[in-house]
Amino acid sequence: MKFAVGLGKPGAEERLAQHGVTRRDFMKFCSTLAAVMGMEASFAHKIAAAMTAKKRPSVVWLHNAECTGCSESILRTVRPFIDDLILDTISLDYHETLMAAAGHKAEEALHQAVSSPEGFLCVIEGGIPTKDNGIYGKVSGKTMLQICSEIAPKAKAVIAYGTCATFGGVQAAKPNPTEAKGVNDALAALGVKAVNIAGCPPNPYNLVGTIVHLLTNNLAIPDLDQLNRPIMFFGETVHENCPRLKHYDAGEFAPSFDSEEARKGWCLAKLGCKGPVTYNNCPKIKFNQTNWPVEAGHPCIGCSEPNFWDDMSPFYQEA
Ligand code: FSX
Ligand code: SF4
Ligand code: F3S
Repeated sequence: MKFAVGLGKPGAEERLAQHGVTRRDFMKFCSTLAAVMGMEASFAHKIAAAMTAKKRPSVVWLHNAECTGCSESILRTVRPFIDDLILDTISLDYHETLMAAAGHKAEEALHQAVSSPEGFLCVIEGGIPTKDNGIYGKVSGKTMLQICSEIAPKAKAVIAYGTCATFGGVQAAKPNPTEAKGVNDALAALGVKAVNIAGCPPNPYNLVGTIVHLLTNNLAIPDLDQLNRPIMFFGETVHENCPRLKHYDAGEFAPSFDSEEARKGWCLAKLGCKGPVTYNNCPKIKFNQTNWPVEAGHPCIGCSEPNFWDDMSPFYQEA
């Protein structure tokens, strides 16, 4: 592990410099983020200030039923090392899979973060098993349902990160034996209203953008769609921004994955693409600024939509 959670760290810029990322790279990242957030280029300076501020918000990151791909999507980013940026912007006081502390020490860190007078942000990954009072998912003797019910209502803002946390995800697929639910569904009675950053995995830019929005708006949550997803990231379908769209419009559909037509960039609708009914910004921001499923030749499987395992499958059949 290349960083230690909760330890004193140098500022974001010095840390990035250690990785060979210059101020120029950092500002380029801030400009990209401003564009992803639908803001003017000048907003990049506000982002830079928010991300390098001395005072960092305390974050408690909870894990439920999931594959941990959401954390991986952040940790595996390349230049400009979003993981370092996020971890330097926030004070990650509790994260079960990253923190160096274990056992009672970890519990103590959680207790301290939650009772800090400054307050804290809560990021939740994974679906919450709710059947039989949630006994199918436990961490240190407590059910995930219990932990989330105790922590989330106390947070200044809650972010559900990934489709499991937003809508239940893979463990909520039929027959959903543990009655796994997304955060807003499982904790509705407690008045929790989490910002949903959907995607399996979600794009880390959408998390950073949400955190930056909170930090630059006095913790006010961004405008959300009817599924609680920030409109700035989930306001358009994958299809609307797809580079294969001109072929869709021309009625040019790739007949198979290994066809010359697929290679030429023809539309993947006949191979199962669910881009027209999926709201996400993958074509705009890509993963690692490199590529995203449809450009790489794989149909969109609707990973940012509720119940996509059931409702969007079979994945390789035309909708
Ligand atoms: Fe789910 Fe995340 Fe998919 Fe995996 O934590 S959204 S299965 S990428 O890991 O929750
Ligand atoms: Fe739309 Fe998918 Fe075709 Fe792209 S490949 S144009 S998202 S149907
Ligand atoms: Fe998911 Fe479709 Fe984007 S499968 S990653 S929403 S292209």
